Amino acid sequence: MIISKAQFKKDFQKKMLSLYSQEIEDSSSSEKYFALGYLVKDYISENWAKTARKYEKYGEKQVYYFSIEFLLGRLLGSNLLNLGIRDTVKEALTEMGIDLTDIERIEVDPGLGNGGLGRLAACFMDSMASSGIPGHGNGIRYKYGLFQQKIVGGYQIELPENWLRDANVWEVRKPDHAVKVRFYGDAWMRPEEDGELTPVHTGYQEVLAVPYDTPLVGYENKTINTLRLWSAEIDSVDAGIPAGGSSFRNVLSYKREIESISEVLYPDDSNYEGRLLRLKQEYFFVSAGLQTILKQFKELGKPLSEFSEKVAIHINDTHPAVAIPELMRLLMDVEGLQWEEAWRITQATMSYTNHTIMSEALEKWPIDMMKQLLPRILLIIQEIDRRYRDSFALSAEINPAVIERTAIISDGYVKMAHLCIIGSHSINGVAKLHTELLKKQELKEFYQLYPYKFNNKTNGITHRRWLMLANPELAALLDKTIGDSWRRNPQDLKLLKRYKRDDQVQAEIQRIKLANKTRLAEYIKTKNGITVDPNSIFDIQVKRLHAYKRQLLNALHILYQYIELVTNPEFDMLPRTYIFGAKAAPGYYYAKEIIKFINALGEQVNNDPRVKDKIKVVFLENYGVTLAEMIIPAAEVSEQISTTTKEASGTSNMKFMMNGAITLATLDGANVEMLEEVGAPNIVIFGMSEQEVLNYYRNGGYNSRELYNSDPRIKAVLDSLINGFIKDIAIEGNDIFRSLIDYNDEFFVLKDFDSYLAAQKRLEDLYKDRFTWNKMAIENISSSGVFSADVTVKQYASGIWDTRMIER
Ligand code: 7GP
Repeated sequence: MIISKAQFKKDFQKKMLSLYSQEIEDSSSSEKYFALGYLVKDYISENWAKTARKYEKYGEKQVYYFSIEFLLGRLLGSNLLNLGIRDTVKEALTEMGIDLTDIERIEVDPGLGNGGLGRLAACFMDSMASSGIPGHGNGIRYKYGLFQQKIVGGYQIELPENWLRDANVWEVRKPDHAVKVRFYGDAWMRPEEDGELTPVHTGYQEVLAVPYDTPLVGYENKTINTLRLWSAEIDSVDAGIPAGGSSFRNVLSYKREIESISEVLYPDDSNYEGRLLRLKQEYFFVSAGLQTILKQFKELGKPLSEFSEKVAIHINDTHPAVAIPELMRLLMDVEGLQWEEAWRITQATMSYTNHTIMSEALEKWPIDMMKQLLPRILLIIQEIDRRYRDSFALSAEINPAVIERTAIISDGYVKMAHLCIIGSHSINGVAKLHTELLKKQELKEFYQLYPYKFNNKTNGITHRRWLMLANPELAALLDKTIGDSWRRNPQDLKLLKRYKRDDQVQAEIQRIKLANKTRLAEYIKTKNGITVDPNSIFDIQVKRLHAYKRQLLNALHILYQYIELVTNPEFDMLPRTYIFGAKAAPGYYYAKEIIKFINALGEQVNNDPRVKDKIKVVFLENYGVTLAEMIIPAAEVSEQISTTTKEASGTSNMKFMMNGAITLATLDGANVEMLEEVGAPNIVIFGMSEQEVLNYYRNGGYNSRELYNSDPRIKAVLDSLINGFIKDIAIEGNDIFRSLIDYNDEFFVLKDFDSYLAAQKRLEDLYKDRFTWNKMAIENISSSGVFSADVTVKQYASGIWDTRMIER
């Protein structure tokens, strides 16, 4: 949109008056944020309505991305950017003596996701709108997002994240579009006189699902899609009164029970109640979403047989898998279709992405739990399973054991990934290696049955948030050097390649990096009270804390350097600042021990005069989207060091690359494709190959104790975990030691130790030659365009969803 500074100022003043009955001069920062936010939402509204009308008029196929997480990050900055008015607004505010970035900082970062999967969903939302794809999100409006992390005495403490305490300016509550979702009761098939069976579901509890819509603003293209998040409420006091009658206390506790469905992201799943609640959440947003989509489809006046020509539904990992039986239910029980027709439509509509091969994340629900909570859905799943098994009856080649292993229901459980694969027309992994592993390992038998369903879609990130917003100086340098076409066509970042030896561009790249490092150093000083030198190498690992991501390998290398510094007079190294950011799942004890270890190590190293400030270790608390926006542009080394085969893709690896960091990586996930794009001289690779890892996992033969006994460096490092050398980790040091030695080092930390050390040394040598380093940084930035999510969502649109892109 186009707006003059004068007009904006007038609008802003008016908004402030109508909201708070006061002048801008008299307003607080938070009032300024809300006034600006609501004003920007007004600006968005017109095209929001128009986009919906346009889709309807042209009968466009709509994509609905079903995800139990959307990790959006703050929206004011990105909405202004995508509307194309951020510069105008910034200047106008500056003229009024107001700093836009100060206002942007007021916004709460809604943490409605855990990590990669939720952030990917958010990047896709931005890229779909920006590419003119009619794509919308469907999820849950959690009252509390991911916990706030505090570090106290080196330990992680979790606090509730009450992000809705003040208003959320972006959402619109739509009570008139509320729908009802049924839980519990009894379901069976009643035989009719004509021999037909009619499904019956009685004694259910009805929950009201109220939608809150958030606009998803496309980049300068007038497209505004919708993220619909559902909130659970009681219908009215007289509906669904609990068994104990309608006393005030009963109604209150009933209300609480219902509202708990949309209360927290990922309820504690260590007990039955928590797991039941999670399943409730899954069905809740899926059923509400599907009912609405079906209603909207019917308004088009088309026959249901054409449903999948107008609607694509994407299942983001298995959490929304009940979408498959739920669509079957709606098509049969409500719309009266026969099984065969409903099944054809369902399969043609649904597609599924797998995000991990970690077996503990493969969802399965006890049959009894499903029977209790979703009796009608269970009947449908049982029928899908029966038909699946029957479909092999006439085929002699299929081994019955294969059928048993791939069936949906077995061993007393409903296997959600199997349901997704059988019930949808497309299954994709999120990086080439990951998809190959699915095909030849985890889902091998399914791949043999349905090779045509499998495909790869390598993840991507929105370069608008991760470059334009997070690193405005670099964005400006790019505009000046190669023009601004990369903003729309990220692959044009390639144009920067020819400047890799250009002194001036090199100097600018280095200056910008230093400025970003300085900003981060100030933040570290304020938050952690640690002084770090912006001229030291900034070496960063930020992601969820998980054993397979191997923050431990990074920490053990630091410990190695520390021991060398204090014991070996010959040892020298370039000054380095190691920065970590990571949340551990509240119940993941081992991950929390690693956090404690990193903090204890930092405490000691940072304060040991013998280190002479060569090493600083910083653990930044509460890592999330907002913090990432400051951290990533300041990175020089990006640690992507997961055990090969374990990281499905990674996406922060791409963000770092785009901001000119050099990646230190195993050949895991999308690192493999980053290597292909940027070329071997511009990335530092180490560690075991895929084959080696798979061989060990399959055939055994790895013995970590042997390494401990034969490599004096490993021995020195591990011993210092348990001999009191590192203070304050008596328990943690011992547990970590035992995980590596007594439990044979499940993630090959010690096996890769030698090669990691060598890689770190190579990296340091490269850094000594600033020309080479800057050249590498430029190569990385210019090769990162294919990792824009714009590229990825277009591949989904043409390869899976079969949707068009609307002309701007
Ligand atoms: C993550 C994967 O660990 C990461 O490698 C990938 O880049 C990201 O998804 C996006 O595809 N997985 C999750 O966040 C997750 O929760 C369990 O997986 C279902």
